[in-house]
Amino acid sequence: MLNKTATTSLILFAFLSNPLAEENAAGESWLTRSGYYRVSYTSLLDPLTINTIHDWVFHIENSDGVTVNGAVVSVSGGMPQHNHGLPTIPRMTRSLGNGDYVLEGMRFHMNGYWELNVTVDVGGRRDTVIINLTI
Ligand SMILES: [Cu+2]
Repeated sequence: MLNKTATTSLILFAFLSNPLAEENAAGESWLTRSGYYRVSYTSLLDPLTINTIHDWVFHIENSDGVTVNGAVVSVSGGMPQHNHGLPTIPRMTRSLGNGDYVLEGMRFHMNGYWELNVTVDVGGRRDTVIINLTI
């Protein structure tokens, strides 16, 4: 049985061992600008590598942590430091239920710092958030 300090040290070690963990942390979520929705994602390409078309699954909850169905999720974005956008136009192709939405056509063509503008629209109640990641 590990004591709490040892457990914390192990977690910290695992975290520091993966330099991408901080920026692309699984389980991280983002509250949209007006506070309507909480957005998280899973890349079905893991680890993320450049120049590979793949899908992401976005998970949408409301501010109370209740999963949101019936949303339309869209993504644009780019590399602000390079002043260019995404090389593809990802599209939401289906809803999996339980607040999960598949976006196909994700592709990053350069390593570095990316920002994604994610818009969530539920019956006209629209809100947006910027998700940043480093590949
Ligand atoms: Cu670039």
